[in-house]
Amino acid sequence: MKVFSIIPVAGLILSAGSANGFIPTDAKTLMGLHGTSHMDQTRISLRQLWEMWYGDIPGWVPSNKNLLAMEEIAEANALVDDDQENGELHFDGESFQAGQERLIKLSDQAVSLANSGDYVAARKSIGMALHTLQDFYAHSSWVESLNQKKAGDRIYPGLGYPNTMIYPLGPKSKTCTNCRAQLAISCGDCDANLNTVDLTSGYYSGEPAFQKKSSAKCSHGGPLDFSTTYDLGPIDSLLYFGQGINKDSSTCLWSPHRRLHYQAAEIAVMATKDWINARVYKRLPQLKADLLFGKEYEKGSISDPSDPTVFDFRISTLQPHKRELVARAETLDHEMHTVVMADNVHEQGKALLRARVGGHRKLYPVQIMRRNSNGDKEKSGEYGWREIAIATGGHLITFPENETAEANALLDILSWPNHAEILSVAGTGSEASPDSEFIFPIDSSLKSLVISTSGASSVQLFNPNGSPYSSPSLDDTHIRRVGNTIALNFSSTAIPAPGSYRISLKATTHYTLSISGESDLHIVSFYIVEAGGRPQHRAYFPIPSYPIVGEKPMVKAHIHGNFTDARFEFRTKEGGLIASQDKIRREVDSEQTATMFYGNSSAIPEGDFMAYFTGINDNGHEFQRVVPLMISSSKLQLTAPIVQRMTAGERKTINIGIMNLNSVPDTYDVFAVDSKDSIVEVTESSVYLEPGASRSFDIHFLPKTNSTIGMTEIVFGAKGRTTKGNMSLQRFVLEPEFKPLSYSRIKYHQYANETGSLIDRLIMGKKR
Ligand SMILES: *[C@@H]1O[C@H](CO)[C@@H](O)[C@H](O)[C@H]1NC(C)=O
Ligand SMILES: *[C@@H]1O[C@H](CO)[C@@H](O)[C@H](O)[C@H]1NC(C)=O
Ligand SMILES: *[C@@H]1O[C@H](CO)[C@@H](O)[C@H](O)[C@H]1NC(C)=O
Ligand SMILES: *[C@@H]1O[C@H](CO)[C@@H](O)[C@H](O)[C@H]1NC(C)=O
Ligand SMILES: *[C@@H]1O[C@H](CO)[C@@H](O)[C@H](O)[C@H]1NC(C)=O
Ligand SMILES: *[C@@H]1O[C@H](CO)[C@@H](O)[C@H](O)[C@H]1NC(C)=O
Ligand SMILES: CC(=O)N[C@H]1CO[C@H](CO)[C@@H](O)[C@@H]1O
Ligand SMILES: [Zn+2]
Repeated sequence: MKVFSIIPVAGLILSAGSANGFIPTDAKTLMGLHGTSHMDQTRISLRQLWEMWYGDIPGWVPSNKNLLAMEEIAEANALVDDDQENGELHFDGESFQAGQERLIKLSDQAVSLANSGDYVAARKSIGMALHTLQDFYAHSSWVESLNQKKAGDRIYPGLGYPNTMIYPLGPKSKTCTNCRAQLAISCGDCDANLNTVDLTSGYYSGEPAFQKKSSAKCSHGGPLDFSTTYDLGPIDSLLYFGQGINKDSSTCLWSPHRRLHYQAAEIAVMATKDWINARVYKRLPQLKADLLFGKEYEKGSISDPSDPTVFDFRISTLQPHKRELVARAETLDHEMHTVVMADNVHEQGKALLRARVGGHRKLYPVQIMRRNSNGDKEKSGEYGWREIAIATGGHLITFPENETAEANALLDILSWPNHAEILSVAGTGSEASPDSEFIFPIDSSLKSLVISTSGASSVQLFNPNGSPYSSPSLDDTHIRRVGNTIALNFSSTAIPAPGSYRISLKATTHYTLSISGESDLHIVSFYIVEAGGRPQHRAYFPIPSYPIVGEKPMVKAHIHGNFTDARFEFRTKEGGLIASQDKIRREVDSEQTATMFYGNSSAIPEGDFMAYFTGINDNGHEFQRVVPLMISSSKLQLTAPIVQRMTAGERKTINIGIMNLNSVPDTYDVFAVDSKDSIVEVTESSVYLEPGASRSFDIHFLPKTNSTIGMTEIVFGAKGRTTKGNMSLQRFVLEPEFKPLSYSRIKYHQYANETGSLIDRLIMGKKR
C-alpha cells in the first residue's frame, strides 16, 4: 500500500508511506500505517446505505454485483491520490471554494452519466468526489472547531450541495503556531497548534495553486510535506516541529492530529452517506439508481440485424484528416459481461476495446459475437477478434444470420451473473492431434455450473473415477449449440458431486473452453501494481501497461469467501503450470468477508499467461478459480506521465517514453486512440530503437467541448516490425469546459471567519 521507500527524517530511518489524504487503499497494517482508509470509508458508507435503501443486508454477501459496484467507487476514490498537485482535490491549502465547486460539478456529472446509462463512468465520478469530500474532514479544521465548541460530530452543512459556497479566510489570517517537539518520539506534540475556531486547512508542498504564503498558516504535516515555510534553525528545530494538522491516519509520524483520526473518519462516513443519498441516489429514477449501486443489472441481447440502433464506436485515428468512423459495434456492457457485436472494426478500435476491458479489469469474460453472413474469414496476422475473446476469457462466437434468436439464448447462459471462472483455456487442435484434455475441480461452494466451448466439435466430461459423466437431468434444455459454440448449463440440482473431473474435447482448429459457476468463493480483484504518484508517495496502483518480462512486480489480490489453504499460480493459456506464486501471501484479514493477498510474483514469463487461485475450501474440497483476463508480458516499455485531468476545449500534450528491452533492434510503429476523438496529433509514426535504447514522442490532445465528461481512456501502443509490441492504457478524467459555476443556485454564502457562529446555530438546531 503505502511505502516502500526509505525516507530519512530527523535522523531516523523510517520506512512508512502515504502522504496526503486519508490512507488511500487497503492493507492498513502493511507498513505500520494505521487508520480507516478512503476505500474502507467508502465501503462502510455504501454498505450502510444499501441497508437503508434495500433492507436486506444478507443480499450483500453472496451477490458480487453490488461488491463490484462498490469496489469501482472505492477504487476511483483511491486513485485521486495519484494527483497531489491540485490542492482542491484534497481540500488542501484553504481551497474551499474550488473544492466545493468540484463536488457540485461531480455530483451533477454522476447523475447525468447514470441517466445516460454509463454506470461505470458514473461510479468513477462518485468515487472521485468522495475522495475530496472525505479529505475535507481529514485536512480542514472542522473537526477541531466542533470540539472547541463541544458540538459533537456533525457534517459541515452544505458541503457538496449546489446551494452553498464556502469562502476561505484571507491570506493574512493567522491560524497555526508550531508544534512542540518531543525528543523521545519521532513526531511532535501538535495538540495545541491550531489557534482559531475559524475554518482553515493545511497547506501541502507541491500544489502550485494553493501555495503557503505565510508561516502563520497551517501545514498538512508529515515527512513528505515541505510546506513549513521558515527555517527553524538548529536549536529551534529541537523544540518545534512545523504546523501540521492532518488527521489522515492514527500514526504519529504522518498525522500530527492523529488523535482525531477516527473521529474525522466517522464524520467522513456520515458525510459520504448523506452526499451519495441526497446528491446522487435520490436524484435518479429508481431503476437507474438500482443499476448504479448494483441492486440490479442489465442483461444484454443482440438486436435483429435490421435493427438500426447500432452504437457508433468512434475512434480518432492518427491522421486527423483521415478521421473516419472506424467501427460500428454494438457494445452491450451490462455491467457483468461485455458483449460485442461487430462486423468490421479497425485494428486500433480493437486495441481500445481490449484495453478498456482490461482497464476496467472486469472479472467477467467478453463474448464476441459475429454473424458469418458471407463466410468471411479473418485475415491472417490481423489483430483479431479471436485475440480479444481469448484475452478476456470469452469466446469468439460465429453464427449464421438466421440463428440470431438461438444466439441470444446462448448469451443468456453465458452471461449469467455472478459467475466465478474455474478454468479458462484456449488452444489449437489439428487433424493429426484433435484431442485435448483438462483436469479441474468441482467444489462444494458451487451453486451452478456452466461449461462452454467454441471451435470444438465434441466435448466429454469424465468422473473422478474415470468413467464418462452422464446425468438424466442433463437433457436438451440444458445444452445449447449455436454456430461454432456449445454451452452446457447444469441446473443447480444437477451439479456434479465435488471432486476432480476431466474434460476432453476434439478440435481441428482454434478452440476456447471456459468453466464457471456461481460461488461465494471468488476472486474480487487481482492486480499487478506499482507505486503510484510522485516519487515516494503513497499506495500501489494497478500498472497501466503490460508487465515487463523478467521483472518481479508486486501483486495485490482480494478474495471473497472462505478457504483454509490457497495459493496463486501462473499458467499458460493452454493450461500448463508456469510457476507457483509462493511470495504472494495472505495478509491479515481486514474484513471478515474478504482476504487480501500481497507479494511479489516470480519473474514475469515471456508471452501470455493466466493467474489461477487454487486451494482447499472450508468443507475440505479442492477448489480452483482463475482471473479470466489474460496477462500479456512485454519487452517494450512504454511510460507516460500520470495524466489525471483534461479540460474540454483545452490543449494538452503528453510525452510517451519508449524503450526496447529486446536483444535485437527494431522499428516500432506507434499509435494512440481514444474514444472521445480528442487526439489531434502524434509526433512520430514510427521509432527505430537499438536494444536497450529509448526515445520519446508526444501526443497532442484537444478534447471537444461537446464530449461527455467523466473518466475515460487513451490507449497508446507500439508494434515492433520484427519483435512484439506493447500498449498501455492511460485513464484520465475529462473535466467540463471551464465555466465559472452559476452562482444563481447559491443561497448560502458561508465565510470561514463565521464558522464559530455557524456551529452555534447548528447546536441550537437552527437552519444556517
Ligand atoms: C439457417 O439456415 C441454414 C441453411 O441456410 C439451415 O440449415 C438452418 O437450419 C437454419 N437455422 C434456423 C434456426 O432456421
Ligand atoms: C441455466 O441454469 C439455471 C439454473 O442453474 C437456470 O436458472 C437458468 O434459467 C438456466 N439458463 C438458461 C438460459 O437456460
Ligand atoms: C517487489 O516489487 C516491488 C514493486 O514492484 C519492487 O520495487 C521490488 O524491487 C520487488 N522486490 C523484488 C525482490 O523483486
Ligand atoms: C465464512 O465463514 C464464516 C464463519 O463460519 C461465516 O459466517 C461466513 O458466512 C462465511 N462466508 C462465506 C462467504 O461463506
Ligand atoms: C461535437 O461537435 C462536432 C463539431 O465541432 C460535431 O462534428 C460532433 O458531431 C459533435 N458531437 C456530439 C456528440 O454532439
Ligand atoms: C467575514 O468575511 C466576509 C468577507 O470577507 C465579511 O463580509 C464578513 O464581514 C466577515 N465576518 C466577520 C464576522 O468578520
Ligand atoms: C498492440 C500490441 O502490439 N500489443 C502487443 C503487446 O505485447 C503483447 C505481448 O508481446 C502482444 O501480445 C500484443 O499484441
Ligand atoms: Zn487526498
